[in-house]
Amino acid sequence: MMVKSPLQIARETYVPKMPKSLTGNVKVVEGKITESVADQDDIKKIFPNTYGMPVITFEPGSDTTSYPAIKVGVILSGGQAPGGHNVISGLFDGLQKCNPKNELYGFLGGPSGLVDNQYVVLTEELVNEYRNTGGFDIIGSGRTKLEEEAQFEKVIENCKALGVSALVIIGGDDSNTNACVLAEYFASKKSGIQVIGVPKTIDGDLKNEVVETSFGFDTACKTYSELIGNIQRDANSAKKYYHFIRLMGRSASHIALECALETQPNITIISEEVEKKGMTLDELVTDIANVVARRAEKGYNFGTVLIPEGVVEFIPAMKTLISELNDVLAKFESEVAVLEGNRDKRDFVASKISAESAEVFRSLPNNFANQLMLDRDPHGNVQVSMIETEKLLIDMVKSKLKKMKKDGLFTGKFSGQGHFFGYEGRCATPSNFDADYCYSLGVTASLLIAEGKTGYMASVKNLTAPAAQWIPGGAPITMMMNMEKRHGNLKPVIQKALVELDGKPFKMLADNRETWAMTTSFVYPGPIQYFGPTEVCDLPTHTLKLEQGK
Ligand code: FBP
Repeated sequence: MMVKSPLQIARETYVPKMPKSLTGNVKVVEGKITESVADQDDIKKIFPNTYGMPVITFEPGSDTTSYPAIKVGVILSGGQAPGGHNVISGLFDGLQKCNPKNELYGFLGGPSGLVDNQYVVLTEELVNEYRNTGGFDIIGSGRTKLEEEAQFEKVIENCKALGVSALVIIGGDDSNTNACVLAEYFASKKSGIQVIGVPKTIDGDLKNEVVETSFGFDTACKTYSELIGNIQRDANSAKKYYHFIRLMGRSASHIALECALETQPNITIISEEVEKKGMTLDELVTDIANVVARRAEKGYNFGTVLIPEGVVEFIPAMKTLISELNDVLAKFESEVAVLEGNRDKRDFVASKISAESAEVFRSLPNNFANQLMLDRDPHGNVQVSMIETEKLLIDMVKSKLKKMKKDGLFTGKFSGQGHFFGYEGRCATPSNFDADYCYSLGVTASLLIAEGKTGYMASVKNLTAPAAQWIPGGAPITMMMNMEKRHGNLKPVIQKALVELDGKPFKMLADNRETWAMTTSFVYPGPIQYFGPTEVCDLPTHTLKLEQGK
């Protein structure tokens, strides 16, 4: 039996705020037909059954619609994000509202549960245990890729045997790309199985004109910002450490940027800017060391540095090195596996990559070079969460400052502390924003299914307004797609949203960073508040507000 904390017990009774249009009868309003963001001809050819569908909005309606009873399956896919349980509770309640005879099956452990037919029937009693809680533990998650026709056929077979006629895939860009491929396959086979996606990821990189933010980003950023604020207060009290804080977010720097806007640290690295400027590792280190030296002149020998976890992949020479390592490690997997020591592995790998990359590889500290050789994820990418960039930067800044001291360019003290915040925030109790947003996404998904849609992503817009004014609906996933190279081949994928350097959130950082570097203007946001005044408890992220001109 689950032992519940007082907060969890209190949160069980929290009723998520909802868009007005989801609380009564609903009218379906179809918008214009859609086009993919790029590569229209290719995407149209690959998705003949699900391309060009209109965007849908659910508006308040006057007529009651009766829907036939159905069985629906749901999976949680990829990394955890706060609010997943509320998507499921919203989906459950929405399905019950459409027809009390509807049933919801939770497939276990992510996409593999669909193929292996591992499931649990989601009853009211079970769902009630998880309302407004963090985590994905109600049914678990996983990163298995569904890409083989044999897997698709197995999913059809399992769904048919259970009588499941619709699937909801709660995931990030890769999982929703998968949802789109499945929807198209099922439609082409006339299987009668619908597929609806729900935008999840703390990374915040699944967003576009129809998806304003992915769920979980809000809570994760607020959790990290609380921790950063606490560290900043410690730094400002003790005045003796520089804290190098690496933040999750994979390729995109949205989390680092949002946390910077919430806490005003001295230095924030934004990977997208590093790439745009074509910076070398040494230039990055020099920039940080210069700020440390200038602060020392003012008597400040402490501070905070925020580092997006994916930054190494945005330094051009490192990007080339990592891409060559990806290829070599995939090609010579068995040869590398039999080598005993890391040194042998490094030497072997260095002998297989270009001379320039080998030089970069050999210049890295051994520990760091070893981390670059660790196992790749199922998509063949380096697992940036396992690369301790904060430690690398502390060591390199230290060496740089030593040299600067010799040259009379640094007169202060430098002592670095490394931190990595990622897993701390992925399962946090969802903020009111995520609890409300996710519940609405779940209800919206139930309506898309009831209305017979497939290949759509649930969307809830106007998110900086009070929840009652949010606009629920659905957007064809094909409209978010373009062609990208994966494992050497062009594939249709949802376009990832990286930080836009001409966007308002980055501009806010750029306009303030000199002040934040040279003064101590730390903000201490404190913990997420769940009960209390709306201006404290229901705030969207700075990113969302700035993007919407608020
Ligand atoms: P998703 O893209 O699946 O939402 O996962 C995001 C993330 O939390 C990244 O920020 C992080 O790099 C990665 O997952 C860590 O993966 P894992 O959970 O496999 O360690």
